[in-house]
Amino acid sequence: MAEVVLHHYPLSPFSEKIRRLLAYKDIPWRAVELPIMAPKPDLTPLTGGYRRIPVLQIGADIYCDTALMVRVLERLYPARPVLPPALAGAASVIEDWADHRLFMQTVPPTIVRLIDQLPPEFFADRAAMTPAFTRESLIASAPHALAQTLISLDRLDRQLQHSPFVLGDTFTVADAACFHPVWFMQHGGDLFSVVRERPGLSAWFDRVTAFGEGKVSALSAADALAMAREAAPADIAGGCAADCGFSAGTTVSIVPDDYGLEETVGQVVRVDADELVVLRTDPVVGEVAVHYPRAGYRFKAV
Ligand SMILES: N[C@@H](CCC(=O)N[C@@H](CS)C(=O)NCC(=O)O)C(=O)O
Repeated sequence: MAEVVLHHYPLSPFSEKIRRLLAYKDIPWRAVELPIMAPKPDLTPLTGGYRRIPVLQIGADIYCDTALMVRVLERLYPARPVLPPALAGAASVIEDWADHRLFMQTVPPTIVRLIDQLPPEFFADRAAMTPAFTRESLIASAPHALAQTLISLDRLDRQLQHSPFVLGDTFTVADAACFHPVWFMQHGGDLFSVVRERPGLSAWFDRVTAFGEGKVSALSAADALAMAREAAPADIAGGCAADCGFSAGTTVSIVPDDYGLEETVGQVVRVDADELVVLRTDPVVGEVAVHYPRAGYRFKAV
């Protein structure tokens, strides 16, 4: 199998979700570091438009959205499961809460404390992804967002005073997803004291941090593009489930349903209740398969 490549940047919370999981599962991976703002000329040949971070690459198969990446890595590396069958449903519900609600609560209070370290173009870039995300609106929303964050941290702490991980004795995707917004708060300087004041949460934070950085080595963006060019899509079998609304060969556009509305267009090659895969041909990398979760994305025949 081709190497696991993660296109990420150090400050990216959603990348940290996948970095924790790769470390826990002890999966060797290559890290391509990308800019924190658009344009991302070394990423769009792979995705066809999607600009969010991280993106997972395995040869010429490109996986968008961490929710899908988790499930792909679990299938390819079943040891040390993060979605054990008896907990998978609950873990997925908590993952969705953390990736959307908890994450959105922690962003304003953290960013306002980071504001002077961010490049001047940062807010224009993020406002292009989410119109409400301006410097002024972020500052105005920070006090309420922090109050909501504290309610969420109390809930996590109440659980984590009774179990080492969110769903019991072992690390699951619920931990990876709850971890990344809390980890992001570290970049808000003294803001992180709200984590340290909660003993269960604080001990859990250290427990997950102790997985270390895992078996990672750097890869250049040019080498990642060459890997895609030299490979053929390998994860495209399975066809189109009859009740999934799209047949093989249909050209579809794919856009997130929340923010970062860049579009990918390709020909459907596989679709089921959870995932849609398109093939697209790019002048830089040739034919690639781009994989999306169904949850959180709009698909439209064009
Ligand atoms: N639902 C997506 C969200 C990804 C996301 O919001 N990523 C942030 C960085 S952590 C992003 O792309 N921000 C804009 C950018 O980095 O260009 C996922 O789970 O992968």
